[in-house]
Amino acid sequence: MPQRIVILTGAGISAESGVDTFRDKGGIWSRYDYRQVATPEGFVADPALVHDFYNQRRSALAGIAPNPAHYALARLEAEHSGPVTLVTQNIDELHERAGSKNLIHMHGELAKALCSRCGSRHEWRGALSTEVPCPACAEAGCLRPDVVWFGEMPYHMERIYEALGDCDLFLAVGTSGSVYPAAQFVQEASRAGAHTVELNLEPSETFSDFDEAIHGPASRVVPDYVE
Ligand code: BJW
Repeated sequence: MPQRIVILTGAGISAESGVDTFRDKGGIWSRYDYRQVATPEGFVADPALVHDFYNQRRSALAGIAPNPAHYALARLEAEHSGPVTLVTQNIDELHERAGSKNLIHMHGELAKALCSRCGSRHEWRGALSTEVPCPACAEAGCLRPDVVWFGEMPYHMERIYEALGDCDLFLAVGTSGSVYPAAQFVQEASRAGAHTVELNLEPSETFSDFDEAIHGPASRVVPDYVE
């Protein structure tokens, strides 16, 4: 078994938990214009629309649970002798609820609010609106979902590139490979000499960059691969 493992996950790993993906048929971007709800410009133009979009998704968190793919990755981390770094593009909390510890939320977290005025972050389970004051600076209208929108820098990039540059095995699970910089992680890992494996329902946009590709639902292919 390889020593140093980096795993990238996307919306597909949470699909069987009842979380919508973005680009599949009927996915989030077929119902919403990403420019309106997932860009800083969209938030400035219509904060109420953006809050409503994320409030709906935040309230759905209570009704979902990790599936066998999340649990299999948590078990891998607990039982593997070397470091396992789990980088997720997902803003849900299903990996931590399954027990993953060394977890990086590169696109932020739905259950957190970020103050665009003072930079403070707050655990946030309820609804956000333009009326709510920031718990730290007491200013109203400056809280936003703590998520990474198009045109913004994803979180923890230094730590992620460090792990990619030093890994022996790179797994990508349930991601279409259409959003950068995550779509390029496979190339970074290959440059480091890692074996690279895609685990996805169907071939992603970047599947030919991988050494190996296994296609099927995450709840089956992930436990089969890691156990
Ligand atoms: C299953 C399954 C099952 C289904 N089992 N599998 C031109 C070239 C290059 C880059 C750019 C460009 N123009 C603009 C850019 C940059 C832009 C970008 O990538 N745009 C592309 C659209 C081209 N990127 C950015 O702006 C990023 N920032 C950035 O680049 O900063 C500069 C920088 C430079 C250098 C280094 C570092 C940084 C920020 C991107 C932020 C993305 N934000 C979103 C919203 C976040 C909050 C939210 O959730 O609302 O993140 S967009 C959305 O896409 C979300 C996801 O995390 C992300 C990726 O989607 P994901 O997870 O892959 O989902 P899907 O739906 O696409 O795919 C699901 C897959 O699962 C499918 O393949 C299914 O088959 C599969 N599946 N069921 C297994 N049961």
